[in-house]
Amino acid sequence: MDCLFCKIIDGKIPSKKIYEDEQCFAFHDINPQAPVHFLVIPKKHIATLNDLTAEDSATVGHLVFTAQKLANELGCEAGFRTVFNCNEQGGQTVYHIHLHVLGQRQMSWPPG
Ligand code: IU
Repeated sequence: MDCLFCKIIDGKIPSKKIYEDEQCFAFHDINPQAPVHFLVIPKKHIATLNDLTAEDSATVGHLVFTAQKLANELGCEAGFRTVFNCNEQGGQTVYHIHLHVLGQRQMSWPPG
């Protein structure tokens, strides 16, 4: 499958890996928007949030729990932002779901 993030998981494209287990992979974003900015992705290829099925619920929960654990390990105890972008209007550019985790700066609302 011609998916950039599947290739990162397989090690065919290098990344700054933070963490990996049976279900997920986490790495530093190549174009960070905060002092800490990493992505948590499922090993299963799921193109967008709209493609989730009920059987993916535990996987998505695991992404969120992993984000919480890693954010705190990377010094974001003061707070952090998590974002899933969905489809073009949602700002998605890579079609393999990914949870952005941003921290170590003050976040504002609403996002752009
Ligand atoms: P988006 O939510 O689909 O817009 O986010 C894609 C992210 O993937 C974006 O923040 C990119 O900087 C990031 N990224 C990356 O970390 N490594 C890559 O090789 C590519 C994109 I292409």
